[in-house]
Amino acid sequence: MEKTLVLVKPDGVQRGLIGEVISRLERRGLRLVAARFLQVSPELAETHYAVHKGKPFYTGLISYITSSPVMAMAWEGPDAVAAVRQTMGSTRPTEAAPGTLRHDFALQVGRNLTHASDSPENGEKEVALWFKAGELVDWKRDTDRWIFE
Ligand code: D4T
Repeated sequence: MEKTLVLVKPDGVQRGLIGEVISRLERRGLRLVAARFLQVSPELAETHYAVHKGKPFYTGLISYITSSPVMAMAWEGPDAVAAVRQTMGSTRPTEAAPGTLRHDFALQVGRNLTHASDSPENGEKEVALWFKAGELVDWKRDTDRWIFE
């Protein structure tokens, strides 16, 4: 089953929106696999955002993600990466579709509430970066057959 990493970033945590993010992903039908509330170290932030190193927004991005705790989660489902990114909306909140989290709760790219893996390959990589194998729960829901074809 495809897995994806979701972070409720410091702004989402400070604004009390962890429950809103989880609720939307649960209602969508995705299955929670792992969760960890943590203060992100500069090392983890730099590894996670290595692809953006050198870009003008990089320094701000590292200080933003390390500024306060985050809620890190792994979710799974068919096409989990695409489904979660659709629920989050575009990276720039003013380009996010109405009804998406970033449209409904954010205004600026530097305070865009959540992170979600952008490909199945990165989903695997990012879940492995944020969680140890033993922290991933392999389970079935009674409702799975009514959600997964
Ligand atoms: P994340 O990784 O946070 O889910 O965002 P996206 O996958 O949607 O977008 P991204 O990798 O292009 O950007 C990573 C992160 O950098 C911030 N950012 C991005 C920013 O502050 N200014 C910018 O101009 C861009 C492009 C927001 C998300």
